[in-house]
Amino acid sequence: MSVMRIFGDSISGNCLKVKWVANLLNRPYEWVEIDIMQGQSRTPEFLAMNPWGQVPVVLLEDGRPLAQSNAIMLHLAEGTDLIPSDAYDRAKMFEWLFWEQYSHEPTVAVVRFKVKYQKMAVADVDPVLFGKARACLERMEDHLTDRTFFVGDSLSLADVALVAYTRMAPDGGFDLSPYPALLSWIGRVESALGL
Ligand SMILES: N[C@@H](CCC(=O)N[C@@H](CS)C(=O)NCC(=O)O)C(=O)O
Repeated sequence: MSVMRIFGDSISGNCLKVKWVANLLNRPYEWVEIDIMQGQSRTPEFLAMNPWGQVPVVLLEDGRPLAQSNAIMLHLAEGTDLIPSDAYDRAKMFEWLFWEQYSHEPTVAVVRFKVKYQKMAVADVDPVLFGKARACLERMEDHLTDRTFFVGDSLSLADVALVAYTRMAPDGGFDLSPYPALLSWIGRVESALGL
């Protein structure tokens, strides 16, 4: 047995989600920085851990690898308050986790990547993609209007997953000022995560 190793790129919200959960749960780990822009997730050693060649990946204390940010968070947070004990609330948390991966991350995070790292002008971003991302932010604002956290009354993995790229949305040219509930929620989650 050795200390858990998290292979991640610090520019990636998906990787930061895993780091934040490990920190919140005081789980010892070694962070191994992988520069995806330099192809470090495509080396034979990396592909042996995750044949899909993406970060984050963790090597658990017993050496077993695990990929997919939300799967990793779920594994680390098993049995903790970050996963609601009520079956319906837990299913609602999964609802948001699946939505985050299928609708939010492929739009909000992809626009940010194009603008911030591929240096594309916001005006040149596909307006359909940009509109889908903005619709996600509006969906979140609607949901948060009368809520403190995404599910129930306390922080869950749904908040951790969704805050990662939402707090970075301005990097992609999104103005969050029309979304006051969203902005307050970002502040609450950041303070819960010690960011
Ligand atoms: N669904 C995956 C997405 C992982 C992902 O897209 N990773 C990106 C960084 S955010 C990556 O490794 N990109 C490099 C590549 O695909 O070569 C997760 O949540 O972990």
